[in-house]
Amino acid sequence: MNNIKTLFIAAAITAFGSTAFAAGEMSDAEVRKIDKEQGKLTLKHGPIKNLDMPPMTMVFVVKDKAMLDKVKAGDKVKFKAADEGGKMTVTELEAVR
Ligand SMILES: [Cu+2]
Repeated sequence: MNNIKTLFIAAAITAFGSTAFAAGEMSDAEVRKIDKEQGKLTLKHGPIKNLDMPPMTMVFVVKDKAMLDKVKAGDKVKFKAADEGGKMTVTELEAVR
């Protein structure tokens, strides 16, 4: 019983540790569409480790609309995303030059 508990706790710590580490990584994407008024952008993104998400094209909300001034459709970008109250939100965004 105790051994199982210990194993479970160790697994939980390992899972938490790797999530925390992945949260610091940027993901790759290509900008498909920008909606400045709504503060949204469509990204064709690669795997997002911290969200456990496979590559796909989808719409994100941006944390700050000013982030959209730095990129345009067709740009290759690196970004960080987070699930903020069920909304997939881009928290950091930079064009890859
Ligand atoms: Cu996605």
